Amino acid sequence: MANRGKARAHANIALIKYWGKKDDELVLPMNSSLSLTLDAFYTETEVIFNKDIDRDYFYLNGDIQNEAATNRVTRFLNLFRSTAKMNIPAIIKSTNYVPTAAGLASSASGFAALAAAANIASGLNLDHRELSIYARQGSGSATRSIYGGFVEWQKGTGGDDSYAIPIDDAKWDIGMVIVIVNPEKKTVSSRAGMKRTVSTSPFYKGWLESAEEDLKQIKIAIKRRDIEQVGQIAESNSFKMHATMLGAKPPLLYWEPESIMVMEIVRELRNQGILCYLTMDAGPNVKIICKLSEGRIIKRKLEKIFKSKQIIVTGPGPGIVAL
Ligand code: 2P0
Repeated sequence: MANRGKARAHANIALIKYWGKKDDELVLPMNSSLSLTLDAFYTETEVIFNKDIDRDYFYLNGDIQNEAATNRVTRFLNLFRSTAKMNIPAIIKSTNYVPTAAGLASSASGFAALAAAANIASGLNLDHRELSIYARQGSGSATRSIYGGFVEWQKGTGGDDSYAIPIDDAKWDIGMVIVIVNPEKKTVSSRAGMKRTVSTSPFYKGWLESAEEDLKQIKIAIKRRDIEQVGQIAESNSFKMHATMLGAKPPLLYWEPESIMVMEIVRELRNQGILCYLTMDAGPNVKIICKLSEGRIIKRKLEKIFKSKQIIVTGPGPGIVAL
């Protein structure tokens, strides 16, 4: 059995958002979601099982991590250890590759890379579908980072049929401009924010109903490579998620003044005939969906307000790779 494995996984941005769990333990989502995997942000992780150590040791970007972070990794690796019927501790070395000051360290690329590395190191040889089921139990959005391009995470009915499927390789003129409004860690984690929204927002039912329809429509638009439709559906879906969050008690408002400034620039650009649409997650940063070939024009416009290093133009990225 190989005792060592190393892999890379790229981050993804949801166009149809996942927001809410029906099972916290298994990480089963309330609704299906769809994302674009990005080229510019990724994580590389190495897992080395070693019977001479007393417990797991987790290093992130060269720094040994605290008990809470290590426990989350240990619980995740236990899934692999249990299937492989082995009880050996591991050294885990993980590096996040994000452009300077991006502040986009992502649990999606993190747990997808960890799953892919553990798969090799444990000798389990799980296929991509099974790996997406494992990655899901580390962090919901990691389910989708197993594949490149456009990826759907089908909510399923239980632990075994909630996984990702590749929808389109995105090898056409589409990309994103990421605007780093604030690189600081968010104040309310996605995990806590979702729970609060599901249990207290009166708009949650409406969100769920409309997310299913958005998913259906965006898949048609992706097949047609219709960037205008893809963008419109994604933007509307993101605003609906944020409206639902605002309905929570106490309300969840992730926007900052600069987030709204980006919204205005996107509107201006659209008035000038540039197809661009925004989406936001559980934080103030804004992601603009556009033609990759127009990314530089959009960046230049944003540079009137933001520093160049706050704006990252990226194309679609690949799925997991063994290193
Ligand atoms: C998404 N987000 O679909 C949504 C949209 C943020 C807003 O998935 O609790 O880190 O680990 O399953 O995956 C962020 O939440 O949450 C997220 P857990 P995760 O990308």
